[in-house]
Amino acid sequence: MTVTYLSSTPYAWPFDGDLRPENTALIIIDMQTDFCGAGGYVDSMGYDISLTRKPIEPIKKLLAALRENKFHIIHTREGHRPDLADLPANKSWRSRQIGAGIGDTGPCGKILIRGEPGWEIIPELAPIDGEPIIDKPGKGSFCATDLELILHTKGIRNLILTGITTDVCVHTTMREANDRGFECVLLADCCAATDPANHNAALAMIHMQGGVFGAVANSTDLLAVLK
Ligand code: C5J
Repeated sequence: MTVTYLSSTPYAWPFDGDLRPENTALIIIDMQTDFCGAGGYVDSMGYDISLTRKPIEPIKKLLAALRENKFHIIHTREGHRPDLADLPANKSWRSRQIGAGIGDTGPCGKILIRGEPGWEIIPELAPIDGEPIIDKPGKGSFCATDLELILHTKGIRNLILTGITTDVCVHTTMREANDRGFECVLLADCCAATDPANHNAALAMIHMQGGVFGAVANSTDLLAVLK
């Protein structure tokens, strides 16, 4: 086995140096208009979308390189059924409290509803044929989805986590994946939160206990090992 490590913290990732396109997937989480586009869910809540748009360019560059090197690519989308049958009452209530009710009509169609313009992945990072898209009703990508089955079926063990938001859907997915035995690295420059302090706190949490959920790196660290 050729051993390859990223220059990551708090340990060189992956733990055993077994980093290959066949056993590794780039997961791009929720790069949807609702989370980083004008008139989407995050914008309607009054947060600054220039923050959640920051990772678009680094992800785009990384995506091109990983496609070229034949890594697995998986996209996720957060969203609910148009009949709202999968929308918990408390999630619905909370979204209305902040003025962006899930299922209500906004500038990008019904907020966080499957099939609506706001729910689509942004064109810059659009999936291509052969790249699975995981539709999830919650924050974690494993809850109520077939992601775990897909990863096992394809022989994927290493997960490179990117997308938005760092502290919510990316972190929840990292925690879920780690508990299932997947080896995770989060790329800090390819993630963002609606509050930079929460982004930094989410990164700090990963560094506890020798890398309690995995490791943290930047996309440049990964691009460097592809050369
Ligand atoms: C949130 C997400 N923040 N994609 N979703 O509600 O992080």
